[in-house]
Amino acid sequence: MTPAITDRLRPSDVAPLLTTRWLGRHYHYCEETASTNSAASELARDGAAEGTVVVAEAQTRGRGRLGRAWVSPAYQNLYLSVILRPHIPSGLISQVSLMAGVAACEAMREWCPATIKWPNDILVAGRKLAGILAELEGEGPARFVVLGIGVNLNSGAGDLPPELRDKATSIRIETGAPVDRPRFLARILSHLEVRYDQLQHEGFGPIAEAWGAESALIGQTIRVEEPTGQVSGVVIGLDADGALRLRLESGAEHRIVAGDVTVVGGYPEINRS
Ligand code: BT5
Repeated sequence: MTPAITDRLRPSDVAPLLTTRWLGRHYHYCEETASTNSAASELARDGAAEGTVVVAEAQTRGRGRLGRAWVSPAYQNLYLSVILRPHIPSGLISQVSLMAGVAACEAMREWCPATIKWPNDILVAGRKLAGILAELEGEGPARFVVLGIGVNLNSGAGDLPPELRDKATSIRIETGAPVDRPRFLARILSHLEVRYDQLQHEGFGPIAEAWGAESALIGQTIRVEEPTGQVSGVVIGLDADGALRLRLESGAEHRIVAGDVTVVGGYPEINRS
């Protein structure tokens, strides 16, 4: 049984810890909402500023990609959405979710040895610690991205549904110590601000490089279930649109734009020391 966690993510808990210039300076807090991405999307349609953040203690309909659900128990974890208005062509918008994966992984590594799984899961020892859902809406000057991040911080193994127990983990499960959630939120916002500013000002190059280092995937042989069948090859990097570049056995290069990745011989773990 997980001992009760009593911290909260109210504005008064978080504001003293924020080190960002613009990200999270408009902060919306809810005890419970259907999905912080839906709440942020409504705010963005009403003109909310870039950098506006929505945080909930619990979600009743937290969502992942492709209609999947995100399990969101109350007061244990982080359910965060950020409104962004990037100067990036719509065809390259997956750069924003890859940037978020890099920033989120950097924040998590302050607590435990996390890696990125393409396109945007954060894993520890092969189990999922966090997921990212970037949703693009609107057109022209009204266009915006809602970047949703769910991170398991203090859930215990018994707090997750049985079907996730072998696939999911939390920082608390990994380290045995409770996470100070307001402090974690301040750190992830700080990493996100730095990486997003970098993406806007320097382009995708430095993000792709950091992604390569944090994913521990470059040079690994992977197998991918693509909609059209299975391919396997060695990972050589990321393309500008976020596609994963593989070198096939034939020597040809192949781009993966969607699919489920398995590392042949097991997912690499980074050094735990
Ligand atoms: C994701 O989707 O990983 C993106 C999750 C984004 C969640 C955040 S929370 C704040 C914001 N508001 C929202 O409504 N969403 C965002 P996907 O790659 O489709 O992964 C979903 C799959 O992950 C599920 O089908 C489960 O297998 C697994 N899963 C669900 N809840 C989980 C959890 N709490 N921890 C680990 N794995 C989970």
